[in-house]
Amino acid sequence: MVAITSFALVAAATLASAAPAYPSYGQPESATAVAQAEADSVFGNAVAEASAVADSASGSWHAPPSKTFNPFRATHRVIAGFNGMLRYEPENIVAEIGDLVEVHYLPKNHSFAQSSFQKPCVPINDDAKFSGFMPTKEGEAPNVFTIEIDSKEPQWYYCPQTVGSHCQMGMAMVINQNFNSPNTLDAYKAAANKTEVSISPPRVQGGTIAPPPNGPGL
Ligand SMILES: *[C@@H]1O[C@H](CO)[C@@H](O)[C@H](O)[C@H]1NC(C)=O
Ligand SMILES: *[C@@H]1O[C@H](CO)[C@@H](O)[C@H](O)[C@H]1NC(C)=O
Ligand SMILES: [Cu+2]
Repeated sequence: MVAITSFALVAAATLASAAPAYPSYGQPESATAVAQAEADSVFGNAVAEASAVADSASGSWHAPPSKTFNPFRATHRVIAGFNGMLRYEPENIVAEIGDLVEVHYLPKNHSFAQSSFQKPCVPINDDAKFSGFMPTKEGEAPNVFTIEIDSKEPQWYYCPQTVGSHCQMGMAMVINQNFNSPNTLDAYKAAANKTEVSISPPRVQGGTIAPPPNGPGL
């Protein structure tokens, strides 16, 4: 246990010195990614506790906000309305539990809502994640919508904007698609194109709305 704790402390300290100051999140690159892979596979939850110890020792880290906090997590940036098109970019993301997906909004008036695979363009249920609409005439909307990945199951998202039929036109994306399944993003989009009208989830929920912590995503 002593060995585990000290390794995790070293990993946390290495990250602290290599990465930009909080609230920047860990980047999915090189040393950090290696540290994450090792820490995840070998130490699991011990990492969060050890980093809390590192906090008090160095004074430069904040205490983890929750038990599942992963200081090595990656942030996946998504651009809604990429290049003026009715699409998300990237639109097929592989994310680990604890990773963040941060949605940035370009013109016109896009959103981000969760459906099932079987029923595109409508909320998966009353708890469907939903950013609300983020209109911007020019440049990026002031806020991003950030969700935390809590499962390796596929999650399907669509833009419920009815003006211009965004979902029917293919504005959809997937997180953690099962690549051995016929449930592909192309299949989702084909089914979406056959739907009549999109429906928004009942309320904004399932993520946080705030200015982008690391600046604009373009
Ligand atoms: C954005 O779209 C939503 C849903 O269609 C609509 O309610 C809202 O008024 C729109 N906002 C702007 C500024 O166009
Ligand atoms: C289906 O997609 C095509 C373009 O790919 C589009 O022209 C058509 O309007 C879409 N159908 C609906 C119902 O929006
Ligand atoms: Cu849209």
